Order: sequence, then structure tokens, then C-alpha cells
Amino acid sequence: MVHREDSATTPGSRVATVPEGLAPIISAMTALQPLGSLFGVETWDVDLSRALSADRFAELERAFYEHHVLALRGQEISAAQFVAFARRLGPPQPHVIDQFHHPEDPNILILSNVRENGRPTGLQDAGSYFHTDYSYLAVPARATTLYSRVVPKVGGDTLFADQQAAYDDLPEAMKKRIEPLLGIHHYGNRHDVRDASRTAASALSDEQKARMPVITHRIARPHPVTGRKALYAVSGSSFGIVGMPEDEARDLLDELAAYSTQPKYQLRFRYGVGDVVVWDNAALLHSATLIDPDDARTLWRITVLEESRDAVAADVLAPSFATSHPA
Ligand SMILES: O=C(O)CCC(=O)C(=O)O
Ligand SMILES: [Fe+2]
Repeated sequence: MVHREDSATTPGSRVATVPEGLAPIISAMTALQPLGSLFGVETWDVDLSRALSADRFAELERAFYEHHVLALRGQEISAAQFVAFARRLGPPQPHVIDQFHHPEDPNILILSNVRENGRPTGLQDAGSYFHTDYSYLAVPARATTLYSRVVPKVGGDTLFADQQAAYDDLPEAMKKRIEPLLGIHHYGNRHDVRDASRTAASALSDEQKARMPVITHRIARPHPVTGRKALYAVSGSSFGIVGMPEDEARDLLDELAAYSTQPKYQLRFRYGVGDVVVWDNAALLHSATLIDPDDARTLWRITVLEESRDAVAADVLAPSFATSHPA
């Protein structure tokens, strides 16, 4: 096992990696508190309904890359204000499940278990298994931001698992073994492909499936901004490894996923009404937690992509998920 340095100044952080190309912080303008003992920070000091200066935004962006989860508590913002904030993090990519796009802006996906007149108002039980967003796309997600609108009476937390810390702790022999390996990804949850299951990936129509590619990403993937390596999407969309028999690949992915989602790498995030949380998809896995379907929970979600020049995706292995997995 490799010993990890702990940051001397900030409780809750592991290695403070200052991303190159981000403005240096002259003086801290925003009071950030750790979300737990491992990673993640929160603040009540930011009001996204008002203009956020470039300096102030740069400070938040740096905290985001350093701490992986940034919670801006107690917001009251419109759809347009939420999209304007997300656009500063990267280019939004509308979700393939277009029937739950927000009526005012397709960049927002509505996550909700609330039904009106018998019809769902949003996507229910999205991502109730460890995964990272858009790892099934050649240019995956840099950040996902959720704006919490209705908080259930019981539960509804999101779990995060630090894949950089998990990578750092791997035995050297395992680091060497996975270094050249490319994971094969497509939309779905490797651990549960039963259509009606609450812990499967949300079902796609045939037309939506046809838009989904089969792609690869490195398993030991350097962060596109900080360069720090993480285990990348070893749970969720990874269904195989290039050049490896399927059963061997699944065994290795399962071993890595069980290891990297151990409680010692996890943060449990509890929502209050109005919280905007942003997480780093290149550094983390995350999972929604199942709740009583009658206990109302609604969040708006925007996912922004990495820069395409940073993508480490290799060849397209099959024309699409639908053609390589005929019904
Ligand atoms: O609802 C949640 O807690 C998380 C859902 C999810 O995986 C996502 O929005 O990317
Ligand atoms: Fe997700």
C-alpha cells in the first residue's frame, strides 16, 4: 500500500492538487467547511441568484478540483440561473432521456419520483448504483450539478467514493497491471441489467439506444485538469476490457469496484432544500440511494462535459450500443 500525504491546512482533504491553468487565489473570499473527514466542502456564503465575480468563481472552481464535491447550500434560483452557473463549469450536455428535460431548458434533467395526474414528472431512481456520469460517452462528464428542490422525509442522500484515493492506495503490482488497460463502456449498469429493476440504469427507448456508442476509457485514468490518476468507472458502464476474455475482465472490474467503493472511501451527502452540489466525475464514483417511492424527492440536474481535447477515449468498438446488443 502507498502512504498518502494529508493536506496540512485543510481538514478533510487528502492531497491538495492545485490545477494548472486556474487562477491563483490571492485571498479566500468564501468560507468553505469540510463535508466530512475524507473529502468535499460546503458553504452558505454563495448566492447563485446574484452575479459571481470571476475571482470568486475561480476560487470555487479550485475548491471543486481539490475537494471533488462542492456544496453551495440554500440557493433560490431559476432554471436560467442554474444553467448560467453550470455553463461556467463546462459545456452542458442534455441527457439522452429527453422525456424528462426541463420545459424551459433541455440542459436540465428533472430527477423526481413525484407523479401528477398519474404521470411521472421526472426520472425516478436514476443512478442507484455506483457509476460516474457519461462514462459511456467518448467525451465524458467533467461535473454534474444537482439543485435540490424537494427533500424526502427519510433518506435520499447521494453517496460518493473517492477514486483517486482508492487508486493511490492500490498495491504497486495492481497499478502496473491496470496501467495499460482500456475499459469497454456502454450505457448501463454491469451489475444489474434487468429492465424493470430500481438499481438498473434507467431504461432507454430503441431510438435512444441507437444514439449510444460503445467506447473505451483508460481504467487508470489521469484527471484531465489536475493529472492525478483515478480508477475510472470501474463500476457502472464498464462491461469489459480490451483484449481480455469477458469473465476475466468482469472479475477484475468487480474486484476493483468492490475495493474502491469501500466505506473508507465514501462520503454520504445529505440534501437540504435549495442545495446546489457539484461533483467531479473524473475523481469519483457516486450512487443515489433508494427511498420510499411515495416520499417526494425532486432535483434538477445539469451535466457538463470535459474538453474534447482531454478525452482519452480510444476507438469506437461497435457502431452503437443498440447494434452490438440487439434486443
Ligand atoms: O439522485 C441522486 O442522488 C444521484 C443521481 C445521479 O446519479 C445523477 O444525477 O447523476
Ligand atoms: Fe449519476
